[in-house]
Amino acid sequence: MKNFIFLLFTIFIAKVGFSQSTNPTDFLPKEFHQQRREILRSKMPNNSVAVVFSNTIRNRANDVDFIFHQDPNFYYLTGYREPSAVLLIFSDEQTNENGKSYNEIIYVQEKNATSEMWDGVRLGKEGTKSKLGFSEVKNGIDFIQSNINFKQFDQVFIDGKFKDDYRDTSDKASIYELVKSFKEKSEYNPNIKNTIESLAYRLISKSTLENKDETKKAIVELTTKYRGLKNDPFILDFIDSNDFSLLKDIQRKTSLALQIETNINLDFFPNQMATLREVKTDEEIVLLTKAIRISAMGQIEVMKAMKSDMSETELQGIHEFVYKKYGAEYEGYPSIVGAGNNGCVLHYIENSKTKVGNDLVLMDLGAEYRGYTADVTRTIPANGKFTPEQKAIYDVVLKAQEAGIAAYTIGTKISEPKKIARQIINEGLLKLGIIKSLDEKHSYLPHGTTHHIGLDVHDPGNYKTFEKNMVLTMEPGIYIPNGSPCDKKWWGIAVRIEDDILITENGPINLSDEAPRTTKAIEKMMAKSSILNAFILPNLDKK
Ligand SMILES: [Mn+2]
Repeated sequence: MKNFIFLLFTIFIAKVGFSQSTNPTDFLPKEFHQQRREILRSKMPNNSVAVVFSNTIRNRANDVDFIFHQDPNFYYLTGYREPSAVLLIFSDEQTNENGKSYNEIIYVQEKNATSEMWDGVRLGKEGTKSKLGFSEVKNGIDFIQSNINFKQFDQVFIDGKFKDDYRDTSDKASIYELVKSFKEKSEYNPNIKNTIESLAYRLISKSTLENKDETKKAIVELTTKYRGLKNDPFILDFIDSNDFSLLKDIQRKTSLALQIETNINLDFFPNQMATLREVKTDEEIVLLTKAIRISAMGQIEVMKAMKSDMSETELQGIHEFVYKKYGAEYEGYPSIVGAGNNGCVLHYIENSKTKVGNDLVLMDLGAEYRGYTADVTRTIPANGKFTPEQKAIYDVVLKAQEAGIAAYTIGTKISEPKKIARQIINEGLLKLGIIKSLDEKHSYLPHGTTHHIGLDVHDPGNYKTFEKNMVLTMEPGIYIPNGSPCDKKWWGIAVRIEDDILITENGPINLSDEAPRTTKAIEKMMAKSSILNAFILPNLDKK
């Protein structure tokens, strides 16, 4: 009997033990992150260091914060998923206080029983060593107290400018304190410029009142490469300056700004990360494919479940329920579910319409699985049947998308599919009488069609030519808001079709094609019955 009880007890412990250890096991392996750091180091010139900060916690309201999300570059290089950490990668071997040599060090959140009781377990130094494969690990406070001399390096690489939204907390090694300490140690000057800013400033210093318009044009062109330029105070002043003395004053300031001497470089790190991250490894493709297929399953379930009396929020909830059911942690970006004219708002995230009625519903959502996010859009008729007008617009977008996808081949310019799609959309709009000529300027397709996806929904890349193992979206659309200069029957129709395409030696592979794309296949799927039809909750408004 004693033995039997012992046996039962052992089974009980084993079961409890088992259920406690069933955390996801398919995160990227530590070898992935180690190898990524090796490649970055191999690109760094002698006597340089890259300094990479984790993301910060952002406040939602009062004492509630937004859910923490790691900075994608930091995650890519470390696998560390906590705030308040900093990574240093050295081009050359360094020697620690015990005479041991190392070429990278990570400073992490210190273990703290009280904090961990409230906010969850921290990896700490030992966990970071064993789970993430770092050999040189210290606590954040050690970075602050260290006397690392950043001036000794020929170059210090950081990830662009600091955003100044790091929260100052009571934690002595919060990311706010880490960044502050780095700024002091490195004599960081907030006015240092990246290459594009320097270029814009040089244009300004050479500008005259006569050729100001040309300079302005060139600067606007540069803002497409670096958005920060749009808010640069000197550039704003330059655009407003219309007399000689004002212009001279700005030119004096910009020349001064160009003269700052620093060993801090804002370009190298983001450029290298774009080059690394734009081509996916096999492990990354596995996770991305999973995120994409989960998102396609969400679209399928919503197609089956959608009814005219459903709200946009409810439809969003069905997508997101499917994501969670498959174990996806988050959505990769705020979900967009827009019925009718709401679909014309490109980043419509209110999802507040209480009944989708008989409109087309545009649904742009992506599951985030182990950090990797999909980006899939389907546009479907709420009542299950496309009207002739809806179908006419839909088929133009689909034709544009298919022709665009066919160009996702190794060596083709990444800008090419957009040109192909735009041409087909213009021809389609002309044929339907929505525009009057092929070269008519219109805003029925106001966005690009192609971006990388990965740890970011808009993943960094160089955007030159398609290469093997890149994963990019193809997402043409037509948006005809109410009041547009065309026949009223088109008003309020918005269609976007977005798929995620893997570039291979054998041509493009559409990773999201499980979600129906043709009007026929969508109508067929929508005619299927949904298990959610039986999910009826009590009416809370009834007394
Ligand atoms: Mn997209």
